[in-house]
Amino acid sequence: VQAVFRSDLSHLLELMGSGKESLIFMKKRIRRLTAQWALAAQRLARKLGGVQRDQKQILVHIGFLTEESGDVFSPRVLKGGPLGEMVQWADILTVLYVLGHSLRITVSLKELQSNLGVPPGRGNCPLTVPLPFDLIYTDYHGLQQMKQHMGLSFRKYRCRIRVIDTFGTEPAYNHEEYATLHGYRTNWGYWNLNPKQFMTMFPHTPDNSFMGFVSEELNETEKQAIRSGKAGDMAVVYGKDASIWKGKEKFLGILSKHMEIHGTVYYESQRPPEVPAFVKNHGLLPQPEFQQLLRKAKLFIGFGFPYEGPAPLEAIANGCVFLQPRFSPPHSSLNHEFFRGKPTSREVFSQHPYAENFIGKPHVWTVDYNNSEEFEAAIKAIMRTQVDPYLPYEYTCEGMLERIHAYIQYQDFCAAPGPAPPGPQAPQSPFVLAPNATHLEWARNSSWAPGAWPPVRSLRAWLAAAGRACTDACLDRGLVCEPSFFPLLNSQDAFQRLRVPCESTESEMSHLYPAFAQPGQECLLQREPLLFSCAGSSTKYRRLCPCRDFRKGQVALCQDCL
Ligand code: U2F
Repeated sequence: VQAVFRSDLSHLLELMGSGKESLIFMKKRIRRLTAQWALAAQRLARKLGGVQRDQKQILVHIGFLTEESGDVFSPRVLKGGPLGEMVQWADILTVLYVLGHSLRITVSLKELQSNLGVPPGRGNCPLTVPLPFDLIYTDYHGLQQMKQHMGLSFRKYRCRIRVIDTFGTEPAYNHEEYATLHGYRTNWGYWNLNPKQFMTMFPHTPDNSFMGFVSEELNETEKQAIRSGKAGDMAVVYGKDASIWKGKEKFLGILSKHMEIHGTVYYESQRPPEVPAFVKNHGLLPQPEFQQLLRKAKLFIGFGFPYEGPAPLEAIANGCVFLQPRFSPPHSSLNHEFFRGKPTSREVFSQHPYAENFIGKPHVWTVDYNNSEEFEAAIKAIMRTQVDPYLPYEYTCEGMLERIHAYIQYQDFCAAPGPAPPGPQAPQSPFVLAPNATHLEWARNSSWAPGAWPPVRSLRAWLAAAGRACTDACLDRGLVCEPSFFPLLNSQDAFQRLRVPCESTESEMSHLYPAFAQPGQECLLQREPLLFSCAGSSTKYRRLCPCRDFRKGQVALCQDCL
């Protein structure tokens, strides 16, 4: 059956069931964005032309909303609790539905079991029941539930699972044996999945797939209205929970000299003591009213928490400047409670690294808040700058539809691994040394990995400097690291073509390999495909890094990826 784009979302809303406050929030969002999605679907359909798309049978099991996992989120939807995850799941459901796939949605263990065809109480029987789904989208909670209730089918079918994982999972934490041996401990377990099966909220790491969410887009009339309707001295503080205001008196004092400060902090009956009297607190607002507030404001200001949420993108899309603290030293699972136990050692250099690195000035200002002069100077400068609403393409409805379409069409983690790379004596190497001799390119006439996605012609491989991770080594060259190319590079041939003087060659398990160790002139190959990792560095090694190009505003996709 062919998948056909859908624009009427009423059936999706029925599929979602009702009751929970979280589902109500998500359904309101879907209703509000219906017209935007429909328009985006039209545009994407035109762009893709007549490409054949199979309709997939998809199960979406939202584990964190099940009673069995405690569902701590739903009761806090109206009380200032996290909404980022709700925003993202609402958008994921919509994308899958608009793309025309067949959906089942479950938010309880009972529904999960009945959809999987597991007889109640038979979760652990050694049967493999055929799985009626091509794809399952879930989260870490859901993964645990599936493992417990699918018996042997779990192993067999886990390649069909996609895990929505806000902050990401690095390969070293995913591989059970390696993580255990080397102290990559986590609260979330080791699943031995292909790291690309984990899907993040922002493009945190190329080792995972970037799922994302959307922000509302403005048309020209709305943009015009915003330009004329902005109050140049109005600031909104980022954060719905009173705790983020604690200890921020100094900054609020400085800010209040220049601007009128607004907040959307949840409160029960009285003003929370953390919020000073000179702040106009609106209480937690419904999403559309929050957007309206942002449209009037000049500045959206973060005080360090929450990390990496949707609100700054919404603020920038509504024409605000986002001011945020730089973290020095950076926060990570090694030094900060919030990240502790999360399966990543990614270092977070500001409250919202995506805003800093992918958007930047004039929309985003990242400053050292410990320096009061720098802080105040930034506020004054921002008040003088004129900015237009801005939304990166990857966060528009069309951008998200395009990306998820590409994943569904081309990502296949169930396929047998491709052929091993050729040895040094093979008649034709798939690589050529680039004319300036700095890196490898894919040989145009090579017949290797013909069906690979991303297509291998976008491969550019470098030997990184010692101590440099592949993520950074690729970014340095205006490219992104592409872990799916590692297996092709993991060969003596690649080192030889790059004219690396290997004295010896070993094959071992390390998330830093393939790499060249300068002392000893040793070339080190990777023995465990699950450990190929863009993240990670050591001054001992020069890593061999596969990079690729990317589309402007759509970092998940290479130029030739569609
Ligand atoms: C992030 O979760 P949060 O929910 O704290 O993220 P926010 O950036 O605050 O935004 C979530 C949504 O809340 C909405 C706003 C955003 O789409 O439109 N909202 C609202 O409806 N009413 C208001 O008054 C104010 C905002 C992140 F997403 C999570 O993954 C993290 O777990 C969490 C902690 O770092 O931060």
